[in-house]
Amino acid sequence: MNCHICGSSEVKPFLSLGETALANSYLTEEMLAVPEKKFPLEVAFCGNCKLVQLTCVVPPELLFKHYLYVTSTSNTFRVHFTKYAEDVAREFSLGKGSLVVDIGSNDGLLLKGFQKSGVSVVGVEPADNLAELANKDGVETINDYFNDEVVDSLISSKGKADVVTANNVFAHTTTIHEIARNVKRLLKDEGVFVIEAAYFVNMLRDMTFDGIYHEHLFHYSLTPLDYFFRMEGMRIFRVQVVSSHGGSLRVFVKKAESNRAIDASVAEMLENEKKLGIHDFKTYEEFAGRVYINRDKLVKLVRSLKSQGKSIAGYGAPAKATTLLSFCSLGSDVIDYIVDDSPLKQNLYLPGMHIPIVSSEMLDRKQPDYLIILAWNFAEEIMKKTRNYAEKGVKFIVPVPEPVVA
Ligand code: JHZ
Repeated sequence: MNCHICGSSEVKPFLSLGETALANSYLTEEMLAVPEKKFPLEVAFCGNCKLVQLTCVVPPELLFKHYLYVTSTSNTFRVHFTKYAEDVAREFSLGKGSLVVDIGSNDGLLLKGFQKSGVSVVGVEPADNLAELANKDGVETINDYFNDEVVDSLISSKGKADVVTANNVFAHTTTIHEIARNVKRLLKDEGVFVIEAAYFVNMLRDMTFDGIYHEHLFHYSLTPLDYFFRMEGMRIFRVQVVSSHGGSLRVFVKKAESNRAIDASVAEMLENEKKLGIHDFKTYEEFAGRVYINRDKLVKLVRSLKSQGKSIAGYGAPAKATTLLSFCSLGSDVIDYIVDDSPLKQNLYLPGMHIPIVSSEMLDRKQPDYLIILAWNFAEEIMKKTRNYAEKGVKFIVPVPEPVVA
């Protein structure tokens, strides 16, 4: 295969998580009778631009047309995206007369934050259900992919944008070259493109390999992103690490011709990544070795509790639970049910392992001995809301960075 950023054929696989079901394709009871589609989940490294990427690309229509992940479900994200909008509006002096366009705008949470500053907003969201939700909620949303036609119509109806955002979507599509070209067209001369994407350096450090699933085609460090935007006539002028999804990059990008100064944070992070071995294949091979060790530890822990007669349930049915439990072959024989507070996921089954997803009322009806926190990025929020069960003796298992009973 050739690299999705630079086209090089120097792409070498380093980790295989087997064949897994699509992590956000939750199943109804009727669907359990039909064989589920599974796809290889293998990760490779490009020796030229240093991009970590999946070797199997699943057609986007299978992934994003109907999407059950609603950003506003978690309080942590409500706070995160509201603050994000406030910070960007303040920093780039946005207000009445400014335009912000969000790519993959989900239920419109980030854009609602910008609306508070008087900014005009438009979301672009391919999932029918989410676009409808956002429109009903007063956030104008185009139900489509961010493509040439959508950008032509945005420019003619709304004019050029001050800021374009793309959060947790830039790793999800092979059309990033087309997106970048269209962002460049849509932005004013001094406009800013802000993206958030999970930071691969944190995955390496914290062993959060369950973030690997078919939607996440790319696992970015700053090095390949810097290469990519240079190819597209743009420049990263500032970078931060923010806390979402176990650590994400927030990258600020300008047109190459723009007068904005380039912050020292960019060179510093690129240098740090070199020191951390982001350029070396060996780093990735070692990571893969540690992934297999952690899998064996989690399987041993859960299976030994089960053999002692303990009951185990999960909390949170994030997409990453499908990777973790499929890779560990932990199914409904060991995990009785998974609680998820999103009503859209309740009464469905986890892809791959077919564990039933239920509301938190189940914890009263069938209190488990152990709760494995599958949405570990919200461990604090989840432990807080289940404190009364902890007081009644329920113990928590946190799977990363190393499986432990907390
Ligand atoms: P959460 C999503 O992945 C999807 P996921 C997406 N593909 C992506 O790129 C990544 O984010 C980065 C539940 N929950 O956010 C809600 C409770 O039930 O970790 C969610 O189902 N109660 C866009 O799916 C899940 O946990 C709670 O109190 O891995 C969390 O999913 C809280 C806090 C969460 O994303």
